[in-house]
Amino acid sequence: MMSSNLKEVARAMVAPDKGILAADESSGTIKSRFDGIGLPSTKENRRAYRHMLFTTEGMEQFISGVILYDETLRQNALDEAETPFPKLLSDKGVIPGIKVDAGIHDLAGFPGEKVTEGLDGLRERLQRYGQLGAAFAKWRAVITVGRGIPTDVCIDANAHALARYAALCQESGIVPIVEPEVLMDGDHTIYRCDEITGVALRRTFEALVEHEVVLEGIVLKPSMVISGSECPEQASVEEVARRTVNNFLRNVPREVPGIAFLSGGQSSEIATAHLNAMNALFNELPWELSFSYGRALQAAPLRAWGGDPANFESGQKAFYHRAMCNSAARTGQYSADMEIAA
Ligand code: 5MM
Repeated sequence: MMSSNLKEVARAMVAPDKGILAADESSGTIKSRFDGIGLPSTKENRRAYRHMLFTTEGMEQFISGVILYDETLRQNALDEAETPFPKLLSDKGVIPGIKVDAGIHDLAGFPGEKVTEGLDGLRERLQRYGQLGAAFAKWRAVITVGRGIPTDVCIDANAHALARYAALCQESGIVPIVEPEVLMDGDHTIYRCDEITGVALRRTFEALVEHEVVLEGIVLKPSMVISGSECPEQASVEEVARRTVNNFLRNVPREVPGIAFLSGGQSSEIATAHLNAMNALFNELPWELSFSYGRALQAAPLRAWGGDPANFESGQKAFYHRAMCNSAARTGQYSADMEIAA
């Protein structure tokens, strides 16, 4: 039986006008982000960067929750009191969450395909994360599109892992973010992405139901239905919005409180425009349509900050601006003028 608290937290994560900041870069990923600004990926630099983001004044108007990495969940802010990051966020009304998967690995026997690992010992880790203040968790499954792939085996293996993870989270009183990402890498068309997204969503929800996961107590974090990044024919913003929402109307049960999209390598502005178009074109949807962006929220502030304490405020200003634009996109109120004015 699920505590009503899970439903409340899930609804709060997709509250109107708000979305989630994905700041759960693992060590390898944050290193490559810092490489881009020429900053060594030390523990203190990672702390300073997360401190800059999380202490942005007013970001709580637009950000409902933040996904943290294990190291960050245990780190303190750079204030005098050395406030633990989860407390700093909760004190602002922002829900702290934690990435619990152990990353993607080659799927044995299926070249080019991946499966996410991390189920061993997860029950114990979830209990500890709950004590440290995490109210929700995240697990990312990756589906690669290519010649002859994805296979049903890959889709099923990932759906099964997502369902086992989600059931363990709910058992521990933690809301699972269920993230089946169809990668946009490749030259596939939007039609192929549409087809694969449909299969991945159907298999994921079948597995969730088989594992008795209560759908009112999850948040879905999918990719959009979009042309492959190398596809010569790139679909328009409106086509992405229409195909994405229509696909989800066919495949996502109405019990799910909200869909918080990942940005998946889209530029910050395009990711915002896509979300905006979905919310502008469709009314009366069964679920909230929100964001849980990593790169699309962080690329601008990371560039503006550049690892230099002198740019602290510029970094915060850039983060505030992207969060505000995506908040506007939650109701279809975003416009390109908001970028020019920045
Ligand atoms: C913030 O990046 C997350 C962590 O990635 P790694 O485990 O590879 O270090 C990532 O899972 C992210 O939450 C999702 O991909 C969504 O982020 P984007 O940038 O696609 O919106």
